[in-house]
Amino acid sequence: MQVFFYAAVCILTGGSPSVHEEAPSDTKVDYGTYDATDVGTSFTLSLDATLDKFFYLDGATLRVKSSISRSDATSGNNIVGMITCVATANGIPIPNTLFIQIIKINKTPPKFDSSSYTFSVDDNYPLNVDIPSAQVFATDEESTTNLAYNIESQSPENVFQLASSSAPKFQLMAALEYNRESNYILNVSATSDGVDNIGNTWLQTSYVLTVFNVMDTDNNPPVFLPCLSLSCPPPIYQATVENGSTEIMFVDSNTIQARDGDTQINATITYYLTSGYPSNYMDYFKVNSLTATVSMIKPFVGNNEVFTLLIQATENSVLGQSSYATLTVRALQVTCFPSSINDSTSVSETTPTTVSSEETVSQDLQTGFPTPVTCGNTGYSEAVVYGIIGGWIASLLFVVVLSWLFLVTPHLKKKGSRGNTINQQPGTQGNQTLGKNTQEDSGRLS
Ligand SMILES: [Ca+2]
Ligand SMILES: [Ca+2]
Repeated sequence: MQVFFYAAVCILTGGSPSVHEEAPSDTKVDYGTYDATDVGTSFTLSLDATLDKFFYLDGATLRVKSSISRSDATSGNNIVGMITCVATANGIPIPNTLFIQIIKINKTPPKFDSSSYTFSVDDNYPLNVDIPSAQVFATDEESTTNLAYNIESQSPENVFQLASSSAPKFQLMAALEYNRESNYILNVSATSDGVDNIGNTWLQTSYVLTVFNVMDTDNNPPVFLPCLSLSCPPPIYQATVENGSTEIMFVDSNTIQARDGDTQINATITYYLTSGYPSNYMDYFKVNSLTATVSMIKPFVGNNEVFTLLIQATENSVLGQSSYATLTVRALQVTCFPSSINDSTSVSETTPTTVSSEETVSQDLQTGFPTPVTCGNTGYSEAVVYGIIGGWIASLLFVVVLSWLFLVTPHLKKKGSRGNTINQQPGTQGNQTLGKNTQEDSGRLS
């Protein structure tokens, strides 16, 4: 019974001995408690050489002697040594082995496995799906938990996201478009969650440059020039053709042309005249499938009529995407001589405007088309026409007057002398002549 008592004072219970790396000197280590508390009286304690190197006893309290590093571990992460209890009553030493864990402090930041990352992603890649092979990775020599990843910043903003903070895989949160942005620069962080040498939270964060290069894919139909933006509405080209001519003149000096909306793919384009109005448009117009040049099959003889043509541009690619543009061609009324003079309809339906070939063609405020011109550089102006007609009339009158003077008047004079013979008397110059004639006539008459 007495032996049992002596042994009881050296019974060690409880305790979970650990010490933070670089813990301050005198830091208490909870290694457990002995049954007795009167160390030095009913029992004594001692440390073996291993423990004595790092710890000391303050009564029954174990304290840190000097700074401990993780490299001081003797078995795994532990300093393993013995503490010996000797009961005073019987002098029998009872050793206990202590496994004192060295708790690593978070004194170094995580380390990425590359100094920077560069990934590629197609501009048609779906949202919220892991981008293949686009992943960063970091290790942390102290952390006992997963690192937390985050996109600290990105330019442009709000396009990329991580699958989760613990899974540094990238996803899209907004659609890409190569034409809008061809690369993105991200600042990605990895944070380790640890403690300092007295057990307080101590976070360490590292950062890495991550670049995404956007790869152009065929996700856009053709775009018509002059618009270079994918957001432009389909253009409406405007052109005119003079009555009787086959020369199509574009109002804004624009010619029809389209290019692949995906500039890096830049597929060639084939053009079609898809439809039009009025229905006989095919009788007059055709489009070159390679150049988009619209030309006339035959001249149009009409009165200020507008043709609306739908031009289709199709990419020569797997998807063969198409876009459409409208071309309106207005047949300009031309009041030319002689055709316009004979065309009573054209004169009555419109108000001809005399415009010389050098003058600027004004625009119709309602349609945007130039107002009808008079003949342009191919006919005569109205003034000229009337001038020519007036000249003809004047010439005709002049000929009539001359004819009258030289042909008709002398004849009338002869007829008039025969009449005077009867009524006038001799004695004047005129009368002398008349008298002479009278004598001659009288002689013949007599
Ligand atoms: Ca594209
Ligand atoms: Ca395309």
